[in-house]
Parts: sequence; C-alpha cells; structure tokens
Amino acid sequence: MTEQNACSEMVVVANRLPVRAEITKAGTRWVSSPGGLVAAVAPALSRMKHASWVGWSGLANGAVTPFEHNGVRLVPVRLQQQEIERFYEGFSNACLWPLYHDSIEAPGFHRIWWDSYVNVNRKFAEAAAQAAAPGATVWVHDYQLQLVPRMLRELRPDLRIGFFLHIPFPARELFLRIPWRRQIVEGMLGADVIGFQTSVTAHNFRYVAPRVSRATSSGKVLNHEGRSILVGTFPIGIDADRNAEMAKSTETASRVEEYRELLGNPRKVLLGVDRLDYTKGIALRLQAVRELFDEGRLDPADTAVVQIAEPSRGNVPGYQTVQAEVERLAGGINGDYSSFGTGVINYQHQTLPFRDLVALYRLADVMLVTPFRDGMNLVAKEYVASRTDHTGALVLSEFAGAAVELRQAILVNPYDIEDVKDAIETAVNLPVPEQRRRMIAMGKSVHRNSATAWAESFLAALAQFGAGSVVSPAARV
Ligand code: GDG
Repeated sequence: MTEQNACSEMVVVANRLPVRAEITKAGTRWVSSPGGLVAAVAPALSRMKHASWVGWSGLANGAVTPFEHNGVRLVPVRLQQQEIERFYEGFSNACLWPLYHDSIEAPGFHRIWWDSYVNVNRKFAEAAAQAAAPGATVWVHDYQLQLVPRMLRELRPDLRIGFFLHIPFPARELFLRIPWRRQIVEGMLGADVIGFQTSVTAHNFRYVAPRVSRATSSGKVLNHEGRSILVGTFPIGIDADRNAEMAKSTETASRVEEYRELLGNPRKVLLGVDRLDYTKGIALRLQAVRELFDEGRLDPADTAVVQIAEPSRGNVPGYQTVQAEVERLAGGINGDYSSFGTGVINYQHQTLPFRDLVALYRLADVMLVTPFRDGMNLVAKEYVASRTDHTGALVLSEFAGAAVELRQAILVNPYDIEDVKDAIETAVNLPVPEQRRRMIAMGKSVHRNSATAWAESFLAALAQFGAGSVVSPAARV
C-alpha cells in the first residue's frame, strides 16, 4: 500500500464506476452514466471529502490509473475480456441476476463462471484495500461483489465494512440451489452491516445464513466468527428535491410542450422508463395496452404510449429475446392502430438525458412500472417527485420494493394481465382529486426517504456496528 494510494476515509466499491468512456477522435472522455445505483449513491458521496469509488470502467482491459471526476477519486479495476464474459455476463448476470429475481430466466451454474467471480471479487477487494486509509469506511455494493466484504476484512481488519444489496435476496428454496451458497453467505458476513431494500428480503438472508454457515442469529443481528453483524432494511431513495426542481424549471416546461407536439397532442400519455431487462415487464404492459385497444377500453386515436428502453446487457442470454418481443409488440400495435405520421407506441431503445426523462415524467398522465420483481425501482419514485402539481397516476407492481412505501399507487400483480389492464384503465380515468390525494401522500414519502437519508441511515448503522464492535442488546435495532 503506498502513501498516495491509501488516502480515502470513505471508499465505495461497486461493479461499475459512475462514469462511462465516450471515445471520440480527440480521445477518451468520461461522462456520468445513469443507473439506479449511481443515481442513489452519487449525491451522498459528492458531499463527502476524500472519497474514492472503486469499480470497472466498462471497457475490456481499460486503463487503471485513478482519476478525479466530480470531486470523487475514481479507481478503475481492470477486467479482461474473458472475465467480462464469465464474471459479469456469466455468473453475475446469467446466474445471480435471474435467480435473485425469482428465477424468471433459468440461471446457469457453471464452475468456470464461479471461478472467475471469485478471482474478480479478489481484484476488487485488493483495490479497495489499497484505496482505504487506516480505519476507513468501505461500502460495498450489490450482487456482483458479494465475496468482497470477507476478502477485504482478511486484507484489512481495521476497516469498517458495509454491504448493500440493491436487488432482492430470494426466497430460501431459490437461494439454496446455488452450489456456492456457503461461500456467498460467508462473503457477505465479512461486513459489519448488511443492508437490504425490504424487510422480507432481509428476513430471507437471516433465515438462510445460519443454515449454510456457522453464523448464529439473534433478532436482526447475526454472530459469525466472534463478530456481530447487523442485517437491516434500508430502502433506497432518490434526490427528490433536485428532481422536483428540474421538473418545475421553464426549460423542462418547454421540453414538455415539444414532446406533446411531437406526439400529436394526445389526450392521454402513458409512459414506461426501464433498462431493457426481462425483469421489468415491458412486453407485458404493451400486451395489456394492446388488449385494451382491441377491446375498445382505450382509444388509440387519443392515446400515446412512450416506452424508453435503455440498452442493457445485450450479450447476456434472455436480453435479445425480450428486445425482440418488445419490438414485435410495439411494431404490431403501431401497424394496427397508428394513423399516418404519429405512432401510438413511441419506443426508444436509447439512453436519454435525465432532463428529457423528467420532461416525460411531467408529460405522462399515467406511469407504468410493472416489473415481475425489482429490488426497489427508482423510476416510480422519480415520477412521483416530478409531479409537483400532484396530478398523474402510478401503476406499480406489487413485486417492486417501491410498493412497500408507495401504497397509494395503483398496485398490480404483473403476472395477472387482466389486473394490469384494469389498473391501466383505472389510472387513465382517475379523477383529478383522487390523483392529487394519492400523489401528495406518495410525494411526502419520496421526499422524506431520499437518497441522502438512505445513505446517512446506512452509514450511521455502520458507524455503530464498526469493526470488532461488541453489540449490546439495546443496540439491536
Ligand atoms: C437496480 C435495481 C434498484 C433509465 N433509463 C434512463 C435513465 N434511467 C435511470 C432512471 C433510474 C435508473 O436509471 C433505473 O433505476 P431502477 O431502480 O429503476 O432500476 P435498475 O437499473 O435495475 O437498478 C433496482 C436500484 O438498483 C437502486 O438500488 O431500485 O431495483 O434493479 O434512476 O432514471 N437515465 C437516463 N437516461 C435513460 O434513458 N439519464
């Protein structure tokens, strides 16, 4: 460890850096990249001094020299092409991702993927060990890096280590299928605090941990190898104030009018914003809309549906299939129901600037958030924060973590297409006073449980359950 490296009191470790490379003729430029994790952690981090972020740049064999971006020191971890295929596309996204989302796609259990997962987790742990100052706090994120807490503790027992899982932790019957379940649980138990989005998923972990490792449980605390580990619920939030300010700006207002014009001044606008992922239920909602048109319950002549589907994980099994399905449905609806020049379905397989998303949130009378399973879903919260006049209706899957807080949404079972259709119809026809009643209640919750509040509560728990702390019964929150 060099003096120059060991500088940070606070180190975030996540699979991706909060930037992506834009390669132009003039060279490589780093631009902020969207995504749930970045959107939630970045505001909290930007307020801290001497913070580092350890992560992969997104490029095979990318540069490894640390650099500054928005006041945070970024420490790239280099991944080889084969590691991208086995660790990232393989074990992380074709085994853990589908399994943790209730096995929507069949997970692959391949030993060469697992070996790569172990090796890459070690690289991240070593990079974090180098970046952290003595006694520093290290916050490890998500399913790609579940082994890092234990590896890091072995390298640097002086650190406070937190781990947060952004996606669901599955029911025991699913988790117990993983051939390396013990190593994963022990990896996570290297942390002082393990955080989950919902109490149900935290409970899932508390249940399996003592069954696959030597941990013992006592309420929300697990004891393992002489240490106490808090297993808590920390529902992630958004920077709602920034969102609301952007929504109220005159620039956004004119963008809203541009979009309305481009869509042919429809009476109702329905919106979906998702990474193009099979967990998000995009095809299901298009099918529901199609059936509502077919049955004459929704009028295609005065309705516009906008679906932003951010490109994602194109090389992972299942993603091309869902893309083809979404595009088939969007094309089919447009073929049957669009008038010349304006499409009923406006499908964008693109990443939009966040300002444009906010304009769309403002424009949309109905927001469709229908994942089959989702850790939280920040889009639902961003929609609510953008509705500063308290109108609009949110159709929200019961199986998104956000449904725990946003009880005034129109909740649906995404496996029940008739339920989804009824909910869309209700949302389209929701009287304005009822829209306001629901949106005001949801707005309060989204502003109260902000990204900053989330980060602060996690870090406060971590400060309390620091390395080697002996836990008194009173501290068992
Ligand atoms: C994971 C968990 C959990 C989307 N399209 C564009 C764009 N986005 C932004 C949204 C939002 C974020 O990406 C998506 O966040 P979600 O929470 O909806 O979903 P995941 O990416 O799957 O995130 C999830 C989250 O982690 C945090 O813990 O909530 O359950 O799966 O912020 O606005 N941003 C821009 N252009 C786009 O086209 N600029």
